[in-house]
Amino acid sequence: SPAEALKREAAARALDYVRSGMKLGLGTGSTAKHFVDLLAQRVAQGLEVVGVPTSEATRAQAESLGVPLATLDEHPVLDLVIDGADEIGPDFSLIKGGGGALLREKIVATAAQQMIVIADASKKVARLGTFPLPIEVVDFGVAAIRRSIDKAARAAGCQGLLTLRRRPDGHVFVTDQGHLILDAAYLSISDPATLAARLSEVPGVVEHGLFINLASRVILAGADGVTVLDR
Ligand code: DER
Repeated sequence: SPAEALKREAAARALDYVRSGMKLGLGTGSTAKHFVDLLAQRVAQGLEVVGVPTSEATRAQAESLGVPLATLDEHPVLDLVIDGADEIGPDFSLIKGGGGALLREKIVATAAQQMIVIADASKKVARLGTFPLPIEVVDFGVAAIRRSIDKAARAAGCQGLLTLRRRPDGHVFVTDQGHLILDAAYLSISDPATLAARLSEVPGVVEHGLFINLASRVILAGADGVTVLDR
């Protein structure tokens, strides 16, 4: 599809920043899937890299394609992580977590010297929040945690419906780390940093999908070609 072609174009451009010897974080989602596909082709041609996957899905894909894998325990500092995003704000703040991998993605992004985001151009927005913000929570006292999240969000000027994420078959979605996800339809996030800080203070919130000061390069593929933005 045209959308998949754009994602693949952005993924291909990201390979220009990959060098032999690098320790890479491998992102999660449909755009990152294209990157792992294309990376595997370069590995087959002799590129020497090792990948730390950000989800079981990416690990399985990379393993099946012969990309050498390692754990973050083996390589606590990575050179570069390439990952997708659900929304990319003006200051490169992101909403991530549409694919449910936000916790491992944020740990890996934090461990990397540089984070490159690959996306089709539609992900670039003037203000974050049209995409519901994923919030990863433990499965103890979720009704009470919901109330705490609402209070924290109000303190940051946000309010909106929280929806417990379910799989297509209707069962509650469980992340790779065994947690639940509440998707928050805040519609508009005027102050992502404040909202991020308030949410992180809520007992029971493990992580949220606001990635602030992590992405330093954004590769967008649109109808008019590929654009590389540096922060
Ligand atoms: O879940 C995630 O964080 C993914 O990276 C998501 O944000 C982007 O997924 P996509 O490339 O399938 O749009």
